[in-house]
Amino acid sequence: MDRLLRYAETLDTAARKAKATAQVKPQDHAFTVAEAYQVQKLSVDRRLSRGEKRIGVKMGLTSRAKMQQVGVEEVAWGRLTDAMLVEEGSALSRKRFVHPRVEPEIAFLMKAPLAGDVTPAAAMAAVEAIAPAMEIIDSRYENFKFTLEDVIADNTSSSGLVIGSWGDPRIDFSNLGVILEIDGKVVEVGSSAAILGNPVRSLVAAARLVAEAGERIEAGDLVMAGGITAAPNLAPGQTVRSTVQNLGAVMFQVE
Ligand code: 0L1
Ligand code: MG
Repeated sequence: MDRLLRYAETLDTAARKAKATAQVKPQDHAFTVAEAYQVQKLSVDRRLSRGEKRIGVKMGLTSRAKMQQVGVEEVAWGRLTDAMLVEEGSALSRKRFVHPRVEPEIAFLMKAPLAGDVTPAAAMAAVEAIAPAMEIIDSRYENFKFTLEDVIADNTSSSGLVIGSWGDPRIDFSNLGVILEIDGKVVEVGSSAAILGNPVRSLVAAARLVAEAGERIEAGDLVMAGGITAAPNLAPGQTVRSTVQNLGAVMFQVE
């Protein structure tokens, strides 16, 4: 079997069985970022062939802290499917994941397609609404350790998303205060400016990167803009709430 297909199958199986697997890059030094995106697509195609539906894209490595952690200067993107949606206010099972973490985020809902080099104004003209959101990230690699190539192949740790109420995208969302609480205790605070200085830059980057892969952001898609704070671990029994100034709160429970 082609080596990229083999990596895609291994990562898809690791996600399906919630069982960690070994990184690719330390064993295959020739593995490139371009190949990693091919593995990501092949792996998500397996999910689509099982009946999952594509619902949009996520941006990752969008904060300076995350870029430094992984040692890169460029954002990455991943693909979202409907099976990753967690209903706001509901409980999700810890058993579905290897070692899940949560990130407070902001989500865009698109009303028009977007692809290629676009200005921030053109990107915003394609946005129907914005919402407070959380991403559940879950690396399929042992010990949540990876290289850039590995994490891209692993669909940038994409695993779940929770979306709050949609609001008017014309508000100034460049520097909104964000509080992440677990069981009523504040565990992280941050600002939407942690996303590339302004979340709209993440949407602009998403349009460019998706076009480089020969795809586009579609009307009706969700775009997860990126993590705002460090990502704490999730454990059964927790109630997790993220509040974004002027946008509202979003919560879920872990069981
Ligand atoms: O959404 C993110 O920024 C996460 C990207 C992958 C890095 C990680 O899993 O922490
Ligand atoms: Mg994220």
